Amino acid sequence: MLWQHLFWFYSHPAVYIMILPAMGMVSDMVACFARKPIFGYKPMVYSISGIAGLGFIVWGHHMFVSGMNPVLGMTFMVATMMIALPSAVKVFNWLGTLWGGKIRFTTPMLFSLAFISMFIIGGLSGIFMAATPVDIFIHDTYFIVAHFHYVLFGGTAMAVFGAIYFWFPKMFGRMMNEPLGKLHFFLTFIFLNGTFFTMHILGAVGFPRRLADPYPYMTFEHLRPMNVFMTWCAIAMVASQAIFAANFFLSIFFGPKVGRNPWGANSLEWAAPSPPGHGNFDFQPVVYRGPYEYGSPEVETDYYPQNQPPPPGRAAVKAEH
Ligand SMILES: [Cu+2]
Repeated sequence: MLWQHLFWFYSHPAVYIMILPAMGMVSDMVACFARKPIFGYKPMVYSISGIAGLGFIVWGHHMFVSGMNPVLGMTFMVATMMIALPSAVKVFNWLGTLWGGKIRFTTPMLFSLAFISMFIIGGLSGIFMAATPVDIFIHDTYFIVAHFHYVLFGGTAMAVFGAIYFWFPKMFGRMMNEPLGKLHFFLTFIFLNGTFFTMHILGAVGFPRRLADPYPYMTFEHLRPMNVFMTWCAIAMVASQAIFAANFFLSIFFGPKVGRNPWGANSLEWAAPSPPGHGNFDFQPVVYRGPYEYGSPEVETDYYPQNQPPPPGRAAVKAEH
């Protein structure tokens, strides 16, 4: 029992370590491809801190059926459900950033939108299992496996794919192929849902996870078609990653060469050469403003890089963020 407590005291925050950087990357990409400032920057940052803090006091939600005191179980339930609040703030602000934006459906943007929508599904199923009475029924079923994969594959992995497409030109000075990127996105998105959404249905009817012997499979023989469907979707999902691997390695050598800022982004790394040399910058950059000043009325372009001096006659506005 002590081992379980220690494991989850470490492992629940560890799951958040995997998604919090993804949330930051998605925030950058969504602002860039909606050509709008991030909606509610400060609530976004406080929400990330809130999730990181709450992540340390919810580990018991993995152990509701371990025989813990119901008062303690209730405490973990309430703490876990509170994570829905900063998570909802973040989703709301991403949607607020998209609202009325001049959206560009590039490959990184498609992956970012997938992150947001998959994170909503994974977040909502998380509220189900946070509730002790519901969790007693779905504990150790495929419903849990579905939730976990929606957050960490539909969420984190999709954000990381988007980030690789987004920062690839900065890393290598060349673009990845966009049509191949979109093909990779759509196949991954379809097959991830085929694989992991089916798990909700299996879990809701009680199909257990971690099966070491064939008897549960015989008990749940009528669910075999769904298991077979999931397996084929999983195989197709993994196979689709060959497109990504080919695109990645071929683009390193044969991708079209680009300059410093192919996406028209604002943040400072795009002022450095692609790829950045020793010391990153080949000049001393001066920062005039925050990184999300898209659609500023001060300039003609819809982006306004941090190191671009203000138009003559205007005093430099101190960066707020
Ligand atoms: Cu947890």
